Amino acid sequence: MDKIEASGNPAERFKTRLAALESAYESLITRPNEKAGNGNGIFDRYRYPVLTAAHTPVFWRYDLNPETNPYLMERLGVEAAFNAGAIKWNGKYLMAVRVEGADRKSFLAFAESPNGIDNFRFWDYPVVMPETSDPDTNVYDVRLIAHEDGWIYGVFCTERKEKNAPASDTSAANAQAGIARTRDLVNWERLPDLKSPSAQQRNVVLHPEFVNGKYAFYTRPQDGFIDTGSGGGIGWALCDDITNPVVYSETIIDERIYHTIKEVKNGQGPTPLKTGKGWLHLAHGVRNTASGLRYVLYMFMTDLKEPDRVIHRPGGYFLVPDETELVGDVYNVAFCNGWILDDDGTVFIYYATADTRMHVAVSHIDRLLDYAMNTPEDPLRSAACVEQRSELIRKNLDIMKRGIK
Ligand code: M1P
Repeated sequence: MDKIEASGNPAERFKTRLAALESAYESLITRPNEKAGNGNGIFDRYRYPVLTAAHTPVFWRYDLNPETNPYLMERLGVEAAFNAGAIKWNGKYLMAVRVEGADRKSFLAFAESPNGIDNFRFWDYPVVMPETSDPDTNVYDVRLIAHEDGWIYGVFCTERKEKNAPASDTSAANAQAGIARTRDLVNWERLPDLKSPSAQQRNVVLHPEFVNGKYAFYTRPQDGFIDTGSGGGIGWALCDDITNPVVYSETIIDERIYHTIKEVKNGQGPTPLKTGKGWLHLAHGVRNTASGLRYVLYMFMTDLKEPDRVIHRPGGYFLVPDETELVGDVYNVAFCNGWILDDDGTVFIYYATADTRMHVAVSHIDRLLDYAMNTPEDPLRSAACVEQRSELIRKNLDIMKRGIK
């Protein structure tokens, strides 16, 4: 018998430890969140992550039976809670979270909050996602889309071992877009995976409205699992029948560009928001650095009637991980696949950092439109950037000389 087991009454010890775990859990879940700093005028960050692995219920991780788990140890650890889709549902703010177990497998689980910024609590059970005849090894990064056809769609990455890889290669994977739909967020109907001309797909998102009577997808064609190869860019593809989702061609509407924040690859974030000025998009861009890939968020807008035509490209990034967010399972990653536009125009941007945890940034649709429409484009050359900045400085010095009225 070890020292811990030998000390005190086992039943009492079990109860005391369980009470401590539950109390720490409740304090974490109910901790009020607060704005961090003065913001940048575009959005406000919040001090605490809205979800972490520690927010998953104690009863998801521990066996609470003293007979089978006398040490009250974690039996099924959780590594991370990140890359969440989002939707407002029955007055509550919901995230469909990518929960990653200690075994590396991800699954989807809903967490809900009364106000969108704190008190997120997981539903008792994760989502039971039906499989196709070719079972998924890993599912993640769901986008939730309330489509005008009346269904709520979940479009996610389904990953399987690459069937054509040599037996010695146990890492080669194949990513495709899985599609499921629901009317109550509990019961899901799995549809066939998207068929496209590309070898692989990730970051596929359904547009919320029909376009010319068809379903429309944002895609991200890629040759390999990590490298986009000859693919890449945010693609646009139309589909006649969502129950037989085949797209025959993909047009790149937002390409990757040398020496920008999306040089290596990019991908559509959540489904775009419809505004009077056009569709507002949030996406992630990736570039390479000496310390690995850097994932940041950026915005663009497309035309209201032609959602595949980009009309505004604010230069540079919209959001990057701050110094408290940089570190985690995959350093230097900001990723977003869920946001909520509230009735009063508030926008809750649920972003993940370092493939580890979820945060919220809060803004207003008017601010985001101002940002997207009036932020100058990336001029793509240092000299042009100096010109762009000098113009701002010149105007500002003039205003400062005259005094701000
Ligand atoms: O690790 C960073 C991200 O990498 C992938 O995104 P992309 O396909 O754009 O490279 C995804 O696996 C995503 O889940 C992850 O956050």
